[in-house]
Amino acid sequence: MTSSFRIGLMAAAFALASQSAQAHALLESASPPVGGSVANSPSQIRLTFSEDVVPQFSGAQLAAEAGAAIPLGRPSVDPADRKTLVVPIGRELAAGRYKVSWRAVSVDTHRTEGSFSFTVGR
Ligand SMILES: [Cu+2]
Repeated sequence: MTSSFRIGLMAAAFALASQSAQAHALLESASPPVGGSVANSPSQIRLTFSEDVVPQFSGAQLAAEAGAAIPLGRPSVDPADRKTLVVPIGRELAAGRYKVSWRAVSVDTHRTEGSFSFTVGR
């Protein structure tokens, strides 16, 4: 094996490895916004990822800062944008701070998770 061929192989392996790392579903934006606030109680949580996600294996939990869990509906993907997971919120949210804990499985079966907070009202 010549050294230039060896370097070429290493470069190809590295490119493959970084490509699969990029294929993980990373949260790119959300509504309500990450760390932000909304004036009124939202009817759904929208989570937009860097990759298409599988709704059957993806989802979110919502809790008031005080700790009480908020009931959520069944997650689905936006048919117009399969990178966006939509989770209905089961009831009106009182003013206050809330935490979203999400988990996502991208179409390449890789699993990611994370959390963020948002505020309802001022
Ligand atoms: Cu991946």
